[in-house]
Formats: sequence, C-alpha cells, structure tokens
Amino acid sequence: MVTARVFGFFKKSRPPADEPATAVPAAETAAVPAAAGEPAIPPAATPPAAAEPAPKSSWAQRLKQGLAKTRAKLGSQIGGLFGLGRKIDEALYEELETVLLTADVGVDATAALLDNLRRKVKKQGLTEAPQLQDALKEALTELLAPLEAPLSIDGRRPFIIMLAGVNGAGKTTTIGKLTHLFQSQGHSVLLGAGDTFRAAAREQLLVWGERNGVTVISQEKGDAAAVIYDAVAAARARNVDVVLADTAGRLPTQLHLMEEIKKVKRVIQKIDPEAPHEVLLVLDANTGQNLVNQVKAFDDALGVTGLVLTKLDGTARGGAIAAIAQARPIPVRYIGVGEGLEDLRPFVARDFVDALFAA
Ligand SMILES: Nc1nc2c(ncn2[C@@H]2O[C@H](COP(=O)(O)OP(=O)(O)OP(=O)(O)O)[C@@H](O)[C@H]2O)c(=O)[nH]1
Ligand SMILES: [Mg+2]
Repeated sequence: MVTARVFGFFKKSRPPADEPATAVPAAETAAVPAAAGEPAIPPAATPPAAAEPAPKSSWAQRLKQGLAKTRAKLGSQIGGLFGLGRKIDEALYEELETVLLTADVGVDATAALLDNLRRKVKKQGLTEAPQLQDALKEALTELLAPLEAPLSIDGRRPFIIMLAGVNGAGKTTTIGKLTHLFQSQGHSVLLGAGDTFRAAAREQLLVWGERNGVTVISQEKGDAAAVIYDAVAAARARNVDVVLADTAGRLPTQLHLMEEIKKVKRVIQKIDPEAPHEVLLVLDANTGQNLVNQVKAFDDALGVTGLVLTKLDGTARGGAIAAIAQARPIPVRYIGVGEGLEDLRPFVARDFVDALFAA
C-alpha cells in the first residue's frame, strides 16, 4: 500500500457547515512527507532494526527479561526475606512492607496487600516464611486482576482509539506497535498525526506508517482536532477497521493543552457520538508512583478507558502498577517491554506476577 497519502475524497468528506470550524479546508491538507528542510527524524524516534527482538524469543521470555530490573528490586528482595527456617512474624511483615514501599507499590496498595496477606496466612494456617511467597503472589495477582481486560475492537468500524499522555511516554511508538498487532490480527489500520506541534512528531508517525504499510493522515498546518477529524472521515470512507490517533505530549497541569485534547475528543464525537471507542493513556513506567497522579488527572479530564504501561524494560519501578490498581483501576490494555514491534502485548496479571518472581 502506498503510505502517507491524502486522498481527493477528503473534499467530499468535508464536514457540513455546522461542523467545527477546526476542520481545515482541503487545500491545506497536504500530502506528506514534508518538504526537504524538515528536521531529520530524531534517532530515538525510529528504533533501529537491531532493537527488534529475535523472532525465536517468546513473549514469556521477553516479559521476564523486560521485568528484570523490577524483579531485582521487588521479586528478589522479597525472595530474600522468605528464606528457609524463618517464621512468619511481625518483623517479617515490616521488612516486606519496606520492600514494597521502596519498589513503588505505594502506601495504599502496600497496606492492602499486607492486609490480604495476613488474612491468607490466618485462613491457611501458614507459619513458615517460604509459604508467604506464594501467598504474596496470590495477593498481588488478585490486586492486579481488575486491570486485566483486553481491548476488543469488534463491533465498531472504524474503531477509533485516541492516545494521550505526557511528553515522551511512548505514545507514537505504541501506535507503531499497535498497528503491527492489529495488522497481524487481520485488521486494516489508519493513523492520524494529531501531534501538530512538532514537524518531527509528524515525521516519526510517518515512519511508523511506512514500516507497517499503512496510510497516515497528516497536515503541515492545522490543529490536532482537524487532523484527527480528517483521519476518522478517511477511515470511514475507506471502511478501515481501526484508527489510531496520535496526540502531542502534555502535562495535566498545562490546562490549555488539556483543553486542546478535550477538543480532539469532542470533534471525533461529531462524526460518531460513541467515539472515541478507546481513550488510551500511555504511561512511562519509569515515572513510578507519580503515575497515579497522571492517571487520575488524565482520567478526570478525558475519561480514560485504558492504559498502556511502556518501558518496563528500562526500569525497576514496575511495582507502580500495583499503586494504579489500588488508586484508579483502569484496565491496563497493553504493556511494553522494549522498542521492537513485538514488544507490546496485552496485560495478563498472572503472567506479570510470575515474571516478577521468576527464578
Ligand atoms: N525501552 C523502551 N523504550 C520505549 C518503549 N516505548 C517507547 N520507548 C522509547 O521511548 C522514547 C519516546 O517514545 P515516543 O513514542 O516518541 O513517545 P511519545 O509519547 O510519542 O513522545 P512525545 O510525542 O514527544 O510526547 C522513544 O525513544 C521510544 O523508542 C518501551 O516499551 N521500551
Ligand atoms: Mg509522539
């Protein structure tokens, strides 16, 4: 498929007069890539081929590998507490509490986990420290289970997914990986370059589009809402299955930017009142417990329906997922453990916990 095209039918799919004035005239809708002189794509934006995982390594292996740092912090330290010969006593609970707190699990989730653990210990009549490991794995799996709710795109066409998040969280990379994932499931995909602040951001999305052989709707000028409007209209006209709408990074404290992204959502709703069908908040796992604040703020502003936790491979702070589960249990649709196309998969609580405690 030809990439990065903008088609003439845009003119026909222009919004009627009562539609938002944000949709730019077709004449301004420019085919990309942009002219020479545009900034080069930053190296970080296009993962080198070397970053692709070896095809033979299974997801379970990559997940285990990806969680190595968090495991070293959390799993291994906990394992160290549960040595043979040690009894379950108050001192053990206190040490466990410290480990959980230092692994970004957060005060509330730590308290909830320990409560649950104490109940299990009582109920099952456990006395030996090594028995606590399995009970803790169970408690953690129970805490994370409500986050396990895979995204289903069935029943809506186009299924419109809008991505949001702070700068550098991994939104655009996640779009590249999701495109690959949906295509591997036989779905057609179209991308909307809603990050209109930086030319490099547009270019980055175009590269992902090219890699996956999908159309990217982009404008050199114009606001995010207009571009995404065009992308949704194009997807409808072409009967595309999934639209992935990229947006610029923003902090929830940047109120004008939060208003801008709310507008993107409103404009999508002009085409389909039930859309966007998914508002995905992309989170950088390195952020640790502050993720909870990000989740709350974006959710309050936008109504977040799913989370993507990226960069678990680069951080020891993956325990923060427990803090999110306790504070605002929005489904974690996907987790990212690397820069390769295959390094994004649905979140499965038990697999995650198993990988955390793997030998
Ligand atoms: N190691 C690793 N790196 C990742 C992962 N996801 C994204 N990255 C890297 O994180 C950096 C930022 O990713 P982007 O996708 O550009 O982030 P963004 O949220 O679109 O950033 P802005 O558009 O600037 O707000 C890039 O270097 C990516 O390769 C991941 O799961 N693991
Ligand atoms: Mg981006």
